[in-house]
Order: sequence, then structure tokens, then C-alpha cells
Amino acid sequence: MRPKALKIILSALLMITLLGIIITHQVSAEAPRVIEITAKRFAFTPNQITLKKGEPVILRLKSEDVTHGFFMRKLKIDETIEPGKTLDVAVTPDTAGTYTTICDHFCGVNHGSMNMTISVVE
Ligand SMILES: [Cu+2]
Repeated sequence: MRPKALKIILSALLMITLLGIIITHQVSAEAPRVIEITAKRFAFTPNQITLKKGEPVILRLKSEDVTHGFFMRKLKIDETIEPGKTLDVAVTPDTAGTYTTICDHFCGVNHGSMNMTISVVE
């Protein structure tokens, strides 16, 4: 085989390998776990979720009745959940712990007890 032909074949192989690495990387990088949370007077369902420190997730929030809040200062989450809409919130927790997340939008008589727990593990 002529050296020039060999060089072309080797370059082509290198390109294919690099392309494969790039594609694999993008697919794994752009698929954060999606966790659905539904708000309804006077609870969130589920009322406890567990996240991993450093793992990006999408919290998919919706309300089945009225407008609710979704507030957790330490995780920098401060959202308003309007009925009929779906709200995606990207979160990457950087500290392990147990965080009580509250409804901070007045939604009725038991509004004060409407909360859920977000646990972040190492
Ligand atoms: Cu409320």
C-alpha cells in the first residue's frame, strides 16, 4: 500500500473515533433525570425526593388546582406553580442535607402546612 493511501485511511479512522466520542458524550450529557412533582391543596406529591449531590436534575412542577409556590432558599429554588402549566426547574444540588421545601404562595386554610422534603445525598 502506498504511504499516502495509508495516511488517508488512518486519518479517516481517527475522525470516526473522535466523532463517536463526541456523540456519546453529548447524549449522556444532555439527559438529566426528570422528577415530576404535583402540587394540590395542601400537599406535594411525592412529598419526599432524594437527589444526589452534583447530579443535575429537572424538577417538573405542576398544580392540579390553584397557584402554589415552591420555595427552598438553600437550593436556590423560588418558583410559582400556576395551574394548567408545567414548569421545568433545573437543579444541581451542591450540598448534601435535608431540605424542607414549602409552598410560599397562599393557597388556602392549610397553606402553612404544605411542604415536602428534598434529601440530597453524597
Ligand atoms: Cu400554599
